[in-house]
Amino acid sequence: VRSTVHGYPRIGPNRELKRACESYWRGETAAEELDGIAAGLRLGVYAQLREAGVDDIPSNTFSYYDHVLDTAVLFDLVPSRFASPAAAGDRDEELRRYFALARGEQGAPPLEMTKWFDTNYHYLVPELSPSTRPRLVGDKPLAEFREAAEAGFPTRPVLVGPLTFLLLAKAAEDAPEGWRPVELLDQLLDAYAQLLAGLSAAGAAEVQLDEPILATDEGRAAVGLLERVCRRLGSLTERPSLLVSTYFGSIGAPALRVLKDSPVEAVGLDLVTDGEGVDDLVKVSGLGGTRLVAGVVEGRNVWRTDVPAAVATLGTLLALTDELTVSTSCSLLHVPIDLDAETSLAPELREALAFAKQKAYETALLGRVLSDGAEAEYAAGGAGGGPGFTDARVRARLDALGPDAYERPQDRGAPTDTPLTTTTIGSFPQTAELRRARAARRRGALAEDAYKQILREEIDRVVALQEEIGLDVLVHGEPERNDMVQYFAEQLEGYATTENGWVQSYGSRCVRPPILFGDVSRPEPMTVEWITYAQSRTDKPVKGMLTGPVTMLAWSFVRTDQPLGDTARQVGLALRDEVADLERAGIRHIQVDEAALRELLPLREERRAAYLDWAVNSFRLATSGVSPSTTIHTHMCYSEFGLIVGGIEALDADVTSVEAARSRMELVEDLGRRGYKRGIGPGVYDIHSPRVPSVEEIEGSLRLAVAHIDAGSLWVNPDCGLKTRGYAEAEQALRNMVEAARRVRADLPGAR
Ligand code: THG
Ligand code: ZN
Repeated sequence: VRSTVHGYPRIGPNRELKRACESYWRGETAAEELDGIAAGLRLGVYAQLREAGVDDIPSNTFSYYDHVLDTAVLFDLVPSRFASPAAAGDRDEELRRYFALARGEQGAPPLEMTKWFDTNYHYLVPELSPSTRPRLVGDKPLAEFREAAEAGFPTRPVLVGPLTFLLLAKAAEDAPEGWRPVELLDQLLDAYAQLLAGLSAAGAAEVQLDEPILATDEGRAAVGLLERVCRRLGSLTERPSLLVSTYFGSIGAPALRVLKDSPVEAVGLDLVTDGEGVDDLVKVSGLGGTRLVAGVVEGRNVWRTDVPAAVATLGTLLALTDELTVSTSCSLLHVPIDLDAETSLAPELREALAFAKQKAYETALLGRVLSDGAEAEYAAGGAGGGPGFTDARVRARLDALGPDAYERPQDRGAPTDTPLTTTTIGSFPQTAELRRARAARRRGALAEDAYKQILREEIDRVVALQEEIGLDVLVHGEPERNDMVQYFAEQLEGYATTENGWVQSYGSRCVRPPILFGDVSRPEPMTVEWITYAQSRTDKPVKGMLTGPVTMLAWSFVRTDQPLGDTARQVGLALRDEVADLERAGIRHIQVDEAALRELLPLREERRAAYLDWAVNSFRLATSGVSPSTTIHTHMCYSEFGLIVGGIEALDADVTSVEAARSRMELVEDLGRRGYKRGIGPGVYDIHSPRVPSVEEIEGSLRLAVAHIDAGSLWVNPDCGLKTRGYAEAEQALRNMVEAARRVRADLPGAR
């Protein structure tokens, strides 16, 4: 039984790719040098996989920015606001155009970016229209295949599948109403056919077509299209063997039947995510002569594989296919590279973990165990956190809670008497001085007292500035936080943070998700010192800022030995303690951000209600312990609320601030229609751009909002935290916002 992985991290063990790209963008690295660094990283991955004993090594899993963007460029599926493909050999121009698509350039905004399924990776959304002509104009998969072959690595090129590509693309603005990118399928298949012929001629024995869309409702409903893809590509006379790979969930028996009956030689299935993959295989009476690439090693979590359990599953699978390959459930893109780079994890925790490199070893080991019955050299893995990490006190406290712990009184009145109360989301610009101070403290070069003094001075400045601008509800600016999840993870029991566990989020940007491994509790107050200090500097109310349970889970690697809802409740209880301490310290406004509430929404509709149920419950557990006169705020970072607007209402926060600036206040209309009765702060300007909005522009948005929602329920705020902005622009934008609110207030009925 052979082994493979679906893909591998591309950023390099020390984020070499990030550094190289950012340096290239600054004009400090030449194209040739950048390409050289990238080639070194690719060869490093192949060597690492071989070293781990992986039999079949994938290629074209590298990308300078994003693999969906690579695919768009490969097939010339690029909007007309960008230049035509560069002349052959003009590498600088080629790279300039590529990065312009990702990052924008003068006069051409970038492609939209959105989440890759339910992961924390973000891809660029291709814009297609009926006039788009798919044609093969690039050679990236071919070049990387050849490069690997020359270095002694025969590889399996990985391509984004045509169905996934088209179903993830969007119709360009100039496309006629109702036109869908998938109408380009036949033309795109011609271009894929040409590519497959080229790869075959270059000696590629097999190509992997990634079709994760098949795990979503939309993809599951597209079996007819899937059949067309398999028939067209399968019937090519000049082609490599085809592996259609699916992941992020099971694909259902109908799609599996299509794949089994098609000319496709191999099918990759995710056999860990929802536990239905094996059942599907049984339903179609196995795959027969179609090779099964069995994703039994979880590719997007950091827990070690339970080897005996995986061996048992693989044993079952042997009866369901004539030929079996062991693999990961998805690309390893979503996990950190190497556990060996961590020096300070507790030994019991380290024992339970596997990052990408370790998962490659696991996969290879499983192949060997199946082939020659080799004794497992690898001790039985962890069960994903769990028994060794329980805390009886946490469990007893949760068990003792009655239903009233999740309820606030409904008749608690409006949080303020002022219509159009002005506030901000939480963070203020993170200055270079702050970042330096934090780094110096980490190195041990700055004493704790001196560090705290710098933070207090920053809070003084931020509070004074807000008073001077005339904001109503102030914030402390979060100078003490590196990241809104990491900051809390560092202080909670049951959580570990890594030193080098970077995972690509988008382009050159990475995150270091903490690991939630055990029962969660809060040994000490986490934010009270800073919030009360800020409150001591002003007579205006200062808002306390916490990260909510769902977001804490969404941006961490989470234990898998118990339902997510149980873990979320533990985080909710820990936050409840913090909320109580803030209230006791005299804080009247407390914000519990759920930036990622929408992000964890399951891919399949049938699972969404259950998700929203536990998500809402954990938030309510965190926030329902306060007196009716304390104002609970929450914030969400996106504008498409259709799917979760009911969930937002159910959170029962007094004030919800959301992104709305880029969607022309659509949400406000929606909430108005639904008779939403709590406070809402539709972001009145877009903080993601350095542009300072004019007073008139903000005034326009506010007047639109007032037309749909009672002014008493309307709050006035930017659409997200100001952390990524500079002070100059943030300050001017806030002045304009406060002035706009003043003007609209003055025109309200009953205003003097
Ligand atoms: N925090 C965490 N996870 C997240 C986000 C977050 N996941 C989703 C979303 N936000 C991703 N957005 C970003 C935005 C910026 C960066 C990464 C992800 C970023 N990273 C720095 C970099 O790569 O240079 C490193 C940051 C650091 O030093 O910690 O800029 O807000 N947890
Ligand atoms: Zn936000």
